[in-house]
Amino acid sequence: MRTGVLLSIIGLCLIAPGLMIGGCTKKGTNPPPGEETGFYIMLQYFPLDEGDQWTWEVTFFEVAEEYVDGDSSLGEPFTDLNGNGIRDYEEQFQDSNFNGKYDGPYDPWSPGIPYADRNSNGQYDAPNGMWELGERFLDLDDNGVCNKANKLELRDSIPTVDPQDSVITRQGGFAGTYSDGTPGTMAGETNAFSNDTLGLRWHGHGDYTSWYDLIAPGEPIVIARDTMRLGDSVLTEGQYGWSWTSWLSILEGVESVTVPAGTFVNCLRFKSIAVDWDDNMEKYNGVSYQWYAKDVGLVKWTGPEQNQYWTLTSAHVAGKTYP
Ligand SMILES: [Ca+2]
Ligand SMILES: [Ca+2]
Ligand SMILES: [Ca+2]
Ligand SMILES: [Ca+2]
Repeated sequence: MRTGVLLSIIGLCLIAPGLMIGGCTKKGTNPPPGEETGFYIMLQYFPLDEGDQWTWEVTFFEVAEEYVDGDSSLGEPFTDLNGNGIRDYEEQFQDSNFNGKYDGPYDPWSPGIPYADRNSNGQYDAPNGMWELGERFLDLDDNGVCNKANKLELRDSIPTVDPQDSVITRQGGFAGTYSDGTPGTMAGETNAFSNDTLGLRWHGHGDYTSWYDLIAPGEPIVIARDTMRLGDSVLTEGQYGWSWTSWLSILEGVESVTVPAGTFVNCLRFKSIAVDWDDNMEKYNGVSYQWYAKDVGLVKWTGPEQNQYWTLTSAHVAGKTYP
């Protein structure tokens, strides 16, 4: 009996280390995260490398097209003795409006003073805070008039990447054509992202418009963890501006998407639920969907409002051009 018990104990001692080693080995044989295991590596779906650029057609923003208001005074002619472009006190001028003093380009215009007749109607038109036919403007929605444009060409790019900094700036601009036919852009929102072991995170959300953001910028929104499986979700909650806000992100599906830039297979479809954001973030409130293509990034976005979308029209990512 005693011998039997002793043998059993010895047996257990011999087996136990074996079990432990077995356990460790089992863990170690797990393949690294990748699609074959159902894990998607977010770094592949949201590239942020220097020189990357994307152009989307968007109906998500409303932008007042810029214009040059009214004719501009050129100021009274003067002899620019020192060639600095400014009329200095001792320099002779022509008193075109006979008021006994020099009127420069920034003084109120009065009859007699030369001006640039921007709308070519032969008379001076004072700036009046509104656009009129003939005033040069940047047509962002290509409809021939100066208005608040909603259907826009948004161009984002990664201009420079500081290797010390994991947060990368994505600069935005809206492209259009000036009424005289020359191409132009208006600044769009500039965002900042990081995509590392802490996940895909959205830092500076749009432009910092409220004073609150300047003193206490909100925590980044975690759009996804560094690896995601179908059905995984991530919740970001916190104070932003005046509100208690939340952003829930769910990886809902994997599907093909066809947009003007091409057909992209196996895109990750995320559902986002944004609650109580204000200021420049207000437009995200509600339910929206985003599709991310491997090695390309965001190819499509719909919502939160009906008819709101982003579709990728062209891109240049990791040296590859789409379409
Ligand atoms: Ca005007
Ligand atoms: Ca004068
Ligand atoms: Ca005029
Ligand atoms: Ca327009």
